Amino acid sequence: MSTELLNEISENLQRGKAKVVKQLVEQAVAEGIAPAVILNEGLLSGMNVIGEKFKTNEVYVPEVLVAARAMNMGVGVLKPLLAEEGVKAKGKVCIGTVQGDLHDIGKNLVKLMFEGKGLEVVDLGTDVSPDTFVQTAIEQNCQIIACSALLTTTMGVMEEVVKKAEAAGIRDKVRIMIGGAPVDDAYCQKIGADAYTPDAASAADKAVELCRELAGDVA
Ligand code: B1M
Repeated sequence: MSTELLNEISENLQRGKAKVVKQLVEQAVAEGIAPAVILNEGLLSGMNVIGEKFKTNEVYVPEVLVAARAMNMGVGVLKPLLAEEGVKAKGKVCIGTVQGDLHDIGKNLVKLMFEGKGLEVVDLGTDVSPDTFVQTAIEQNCQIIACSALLTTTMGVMEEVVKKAEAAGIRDKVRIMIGGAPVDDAYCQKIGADAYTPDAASAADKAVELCRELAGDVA
């Protein structure tokens, strides 16, 4: 039964039926399906199909945009449920999608998970320059700069962020996290960033760990 409902969410997302997706996600929640399962096996699985079809020119930008809108509607229902109960972590993060890159669904999920852990988040949006990341971290006393990139043509901006942070003399006080489909751990090490995580949930766990380390509060 739950597999059927998750498939329905995925299929309606692919068709860009935002209102239907919202209703189905609400139904899945009411039926007791875990929010993380709805997110991964319903919404994200539909988005992945769209991604594959986009690659092979079976769908084009307008279809992807309506699917993205449906994804956002579904995530909106899950948002309060993905926030964790219990002790909240302390720390401030500035997050953005790097310069030249307008993809923000993954970045928004990472933000949501950060907030769920109790971290304060400054959302810089998309198309964020290295200077903006670094200046924001300085002005707003952020412990973490979190960069998302979805394009192979924009991932290089992350290296510029690391260089700018070094030049600004904040490298010992600020940790730089990276993520997004084209990057991996090897790339993280190559550019001298501090942490790569593959998904939003592990990004939030890592951010909490880094904030604790910086506060000298290592368990
Ligand atoms: Co774009 N796009 N897109 N697109 N798009 C991709 C990324 C692409 C892989 C599609 C494909 O060819 N299969 C391809 C990139 C190829 C490449 O560079 N290797 C591509 C392309 C080429 C383009 C354009 C150039 C197309 C064109 O115009 N010709 C153009 C570029 C625009 C620009 O940015 N300058 C473009 C435009 C768009 C839309 C505007 C139509 C739309 C974006 C809407 C929006 O974001 N508001 C869009 C979309 C939706 C996609 C796909 C289909 C889906 C991306 C997505 O939201 N996935 C994508 C194909 C795909 O990924 N399968 C594709 C769901 C999201 C939750 O996953 O963002 O990966 P993701 O986030 C994950 C992890 O990566 C991780 O956590 C999330 C999950 O928990 N994560 C982090 C992300 N950031 C993190 C940061 C962290 C840690 C983890 O720490 C800081």
